[in-house]
Amino acid sequence: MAKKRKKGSTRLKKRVQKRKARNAESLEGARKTKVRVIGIGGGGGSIVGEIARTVGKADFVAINTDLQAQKTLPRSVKGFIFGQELTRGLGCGMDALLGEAAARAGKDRIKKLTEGQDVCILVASLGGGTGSGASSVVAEAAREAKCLTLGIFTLPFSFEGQKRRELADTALEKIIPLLNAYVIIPNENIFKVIDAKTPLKAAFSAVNKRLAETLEGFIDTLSLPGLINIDFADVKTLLEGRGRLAYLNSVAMQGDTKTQLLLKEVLNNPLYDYGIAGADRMMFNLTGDKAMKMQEVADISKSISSFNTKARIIFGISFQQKFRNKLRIALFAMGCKEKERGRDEKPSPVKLARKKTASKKPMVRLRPPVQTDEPQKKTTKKPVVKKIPPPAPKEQKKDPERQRRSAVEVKKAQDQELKDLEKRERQWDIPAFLRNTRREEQEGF
Ligand SMILES: Nc1nc2c(ncn2[C@@H]2O[C@H](COP(=O)(O)OP(=O)(O)OP(=O)(O)O)[C@@H](O)[C@H]2O)c(=O)[nH]1
Ligand SMILES: [Mg+2]
Repeated sequence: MAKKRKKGSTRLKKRVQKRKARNAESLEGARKTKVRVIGIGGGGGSIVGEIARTVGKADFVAINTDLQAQKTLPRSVKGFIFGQELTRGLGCGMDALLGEAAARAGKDRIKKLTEGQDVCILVASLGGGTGSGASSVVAEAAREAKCLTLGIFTLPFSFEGQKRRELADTALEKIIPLLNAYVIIPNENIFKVIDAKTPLKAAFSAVNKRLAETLEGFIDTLSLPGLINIDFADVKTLLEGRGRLAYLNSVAMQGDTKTQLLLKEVLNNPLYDYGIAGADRMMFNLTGDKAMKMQEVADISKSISSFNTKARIIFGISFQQKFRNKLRIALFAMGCKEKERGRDEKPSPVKLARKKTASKKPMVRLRPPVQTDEPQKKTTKKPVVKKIPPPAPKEQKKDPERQRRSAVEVKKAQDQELKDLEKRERQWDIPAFLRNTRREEQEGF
């Protein structure tokens, strides 16, 4: 009998040990994400200060060329000065080139700030010298240190003038391709929620507070464990890619939560000029107390995924003491489409950046498959990659006009073009019959 009991308890012990080992293994695999929030320049530092006050969990650094500005940082934010040899610690005075040079001079030290982190969130208010100039160097450093990067950028108020706006747009063009994802917040949008007569300092502070609330849920999701946990692998899946427009927002409501109201708020952040439409990857995390209902989870999930049924959706649930009788949705969507701006406004920096990235592609095109009556043996070789100069801009412009010309004129123009082409062709090493076929295909003859 005693022998039997001993055997049973050993078996139980073994089972408990096995379970413990499995738990430890899964916890290790599902490790939380190491996040560092880096504010760049005066505005970036102030925003990070505000986030640190609200969030408190992540790791916060504010980097600047201005010694004076660093003195106002809260204790929870680590100050970091760079480029003193160029700026004497006095800031960059709206000189973005100086901001960039200062950051390049201190790049090795800046890189150390990003090393060992999983995600670096770069925050800058564009329109000055330091934030606009140094952000691209910080993004480069983080990339080299193999961190995932998310940029949060504010654009100047329109009353601050054209010069600041231009500085901001130029900076964005440069930074966007260096980041995994980015968020753009025009400061101006704060007037959707506050009075236009609000003093400037209070208006900045209102943007910063809103932004901190927006980020709170995201940082919590990344750095706190949950019942259904969002781990680093999820964050990686979400952020991977280059220069993708992101939407993040978190909203909490007290009491008997009206799920639809909460959803409406989380999907309509007044700070943004865009929503989650078009996003192809989404992550949301629900935080509440243990009374959270399955129906709530299902409704929220259905609503969010209805924006794009093909989107990849990651979700998590966590319980926190301070969310008693409260529910918060933290939403993060990637690959959003920026809305068209007003006609009299400047073209969107996002589109400018995309254009720039696109134009950087090497002008190498694969020769299209050729359909001719020639015997096949001529085309049995592997397709050869040839450098074909893009069509001259003049020729492109002619196209719509051509449609309006008479048939005779069109024929004449075609003959002339053919002659020109044959002339140019002598310089290229592509046989004429191939080029003609290609032209015909392109022009729909
Ligand atoms: N949202 C927000 N925007 C700010 C804040 N402070 C400044 N800005 C905006 O940021 C732009 C750039 O200002 P700063 O961040 O002070 O400039 P900087 O990057 O420090 O550059 P320099 O001072 O020229 O070296 C301004 O035009 C404002 O629009 C802030 O606390 N919050
Ligand atoms: Mg400054």
